Amino acid sequence: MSVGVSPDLAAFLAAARDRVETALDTYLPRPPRAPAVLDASMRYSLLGGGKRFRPVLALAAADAVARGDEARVALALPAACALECIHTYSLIHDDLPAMDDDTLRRGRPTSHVVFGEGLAILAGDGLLTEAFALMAREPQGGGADLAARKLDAIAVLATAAGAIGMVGGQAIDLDGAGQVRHPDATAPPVFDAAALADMHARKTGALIRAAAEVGALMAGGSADEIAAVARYATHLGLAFQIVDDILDVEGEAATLGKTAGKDAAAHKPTYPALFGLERSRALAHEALDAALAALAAADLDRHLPALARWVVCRSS
Ligand code: GRG
Repeated sequence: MSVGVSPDLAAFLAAARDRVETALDTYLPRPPRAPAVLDASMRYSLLGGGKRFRPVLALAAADAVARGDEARVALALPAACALECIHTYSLIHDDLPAMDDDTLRRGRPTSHVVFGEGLAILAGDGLLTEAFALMAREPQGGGADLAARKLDAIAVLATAAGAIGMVGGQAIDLDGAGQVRHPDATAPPVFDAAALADMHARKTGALIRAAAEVGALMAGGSADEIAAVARYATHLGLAFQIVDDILDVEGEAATLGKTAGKDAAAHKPTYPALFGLERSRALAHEALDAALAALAAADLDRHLPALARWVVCRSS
């Protein structure tokens, strides 16, 4: 299912993506500071397409709390780029033979197919580490208040990306797929609806929530505004994941830019597998409604409501 994007959202998406593409290219260290071979592998994955959903969400959250004040929105750009670095690292590592073993990502051969497994691992490691170097370094100046916001944003992102967030969710996923050795002979987990929701809240949801949070935080949002965009993004993250599962069933590789039908082939627990397609679509819309309600309660809008509708109706 695809949907017409409103001209307003389309303009915002295009400008935000442009801004992120340019900034990513600028922020990444170039040879000879980084070895050319590592630089090539990091840039291949980072600058090789993708919706840029997480950085766009961070900028949209910044724009919402700053009510369009461009100088405040610009403070969120380094964190937005750091999010994309972390997201890209997770995709590179997820595609490795030891994990999901995939050969197609963003419409191109995966990193390990192009550069070999060792360098793909290092490209991911490099992007993860650069993300935090970037957030510590930029934006420069600004005094103690901005320094405190940077530290808070680093803590939010590190927590979301780490053991209790994305990495933890990936470990649960691997375990559920029977890809973990249990030296103590414990049994792998059984996935019911609650376990599925917990895995996704960590694996995909945590970074999406962090994107909105760090965007609002860096743009100087109040504690209430940051909490409201975090609630919005928690529901949005769930909607994003349900739609991702639906697209894996209904989508085509040419549109998705990645292999379709992998979840079913691997007998993975997914929303369509547990609830069927129709109920899954209804659940995605329920999550959308909850996301919109969280915004309305805090009197926040600008591009955030349209962005949420686009996530639920996207086709890639
Ligand atoms: C390896 C630590 C580690 C984590 C991997 C994010 C993730 C965890 C795995 C990706 C596998 C996957 C398909 C997850 C479901 C949702 C998701 C994150 C899809 C990919 O994100 P998009 O659609 O991709 O934003 P683009 O390419 O547009 O950036």
